[in-house]
Amino acid sequence: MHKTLGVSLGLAVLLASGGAMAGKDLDAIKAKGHVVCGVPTGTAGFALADSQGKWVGLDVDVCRAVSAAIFGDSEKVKYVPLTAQQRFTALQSGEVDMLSNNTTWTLTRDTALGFDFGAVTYYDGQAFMVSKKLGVKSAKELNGATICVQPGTTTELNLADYFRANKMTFKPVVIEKVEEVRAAFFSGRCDVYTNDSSALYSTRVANVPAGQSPDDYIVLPEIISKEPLAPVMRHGDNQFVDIVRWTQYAMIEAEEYGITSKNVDEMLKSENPAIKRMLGVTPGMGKALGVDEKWAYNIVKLVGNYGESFDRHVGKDSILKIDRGLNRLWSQGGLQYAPPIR
Ligand SMILES: N[C@@H](CCC(=O)N[C@@H](CS)C(=O)NCC(=O)O)C(=O)O
Repeated sequence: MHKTLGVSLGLAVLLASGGAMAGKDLDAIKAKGHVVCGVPTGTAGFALADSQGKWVGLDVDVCRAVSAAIFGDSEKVKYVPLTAQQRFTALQSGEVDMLSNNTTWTLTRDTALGFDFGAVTYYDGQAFMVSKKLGVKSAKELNGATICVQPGTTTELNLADYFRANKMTFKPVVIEKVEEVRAAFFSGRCDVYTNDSSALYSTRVANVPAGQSPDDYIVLPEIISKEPLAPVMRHGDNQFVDIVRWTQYAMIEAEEYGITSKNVDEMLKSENPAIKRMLGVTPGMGKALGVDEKWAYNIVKLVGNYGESFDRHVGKDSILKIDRGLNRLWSQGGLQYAPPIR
C-alpha cells in the first residue's frame, strides 16, 4: 500500500515537473493556431515585407520552418516587426513567442534576461561602413569620427570597447529606428555606420538612396566582435526551445545529406538510416520532440535546407551575394554543424 502510494506520488512529482518545463508556450501556440515571430523592422535578406506584405528572408525562414514543424504548414506565422530596442520587452511580455531578428547570443541575454537561444542562424561579426569619399582604409583611422549606432545592441557596447582598446575617441549618434539611422548615415550626418557586417552589406546593397550607388560606400576590413545570431525564446518551455533548435538543425542536417526541397520526396526512398530517421520514414524523432513524424520532411519540403535558404536570401541567388564564409557546413570548413538526429 505504502509502496504504491510512494510510486504514484513520485510519478505525480515527475509529471508535474515535466509539465512545468514542457508545453506551456507550445500549447498556447497550438491553441492560437500560429507562431508569433518577432523580426527586424526591415533588413533586406534577413526579414523584409515585400510589396504584397509577405515577409521574406533568412530570419523569416526560421519562423516558417518552426511553423512547418508544429503545424505541417510554413505559413502559420504572425510577424511582429521590432526595433533592437523593443525586442526583449516584446518577448518577455509574451507579445511574441520567439525572436528571429539578428539577435546575438550573449551570456547576459541567455541568463539574467530570462531567455534561451536556438541554434546559430548566422555567424556574424561587427564591422564599420564608410563613404569612399572619406578615403579611409582601416578602422584604425577612425579616431574622432562621428558614428551612427542603434541603442540596445551589442554593437553599441563593442564600439565603446574597440575605441577604448585602440585609444581612440568617437562621437556616437544613437538612433533607434533603422530607417532613420540609414538616412543619417547616407546624408553624411555620421562618418561611419557600425552594425553586424551582414546588416551593413544589406544596407549598402538595398538602402542606398537614389542618386547614390553602393560603390560609393565600403565596409572596412576589421571585424571587431563575434556575433552569433540566433533565435530567442523565453525561459519556461523547454519543449518549444527544443523544437526551434532542432528545426534549425534539421535544415543544416538536410543540407549535409543533400536533401533539398526539390528532392525530398525521392529521399523518402533512401536506404540511409540517418535520412530515414530524419524524414520520419523510421519513426521516433517526431515523437521525441512532440511533433508529427513528418516534421523535418515538412521543413525541407516547404522551406528548404539551410543552404537553400542562405543562397536564396543572402547568398549567391540573392542581391546581397554574401559569401557563405563561417556559415559553410563544418564539412566544408565552416561552423554550421548539427548534432545527430537520433
Ligand atoms: N546583433 C546585434 C545587433 C542587432 C541589430 O541592431 N540589428 C539591427 C540591424 S539589422 C536590427 O535588426 N534592427 C531592427 C530594426 O530596427 O529593424 C544585437 O543583437 O544587439
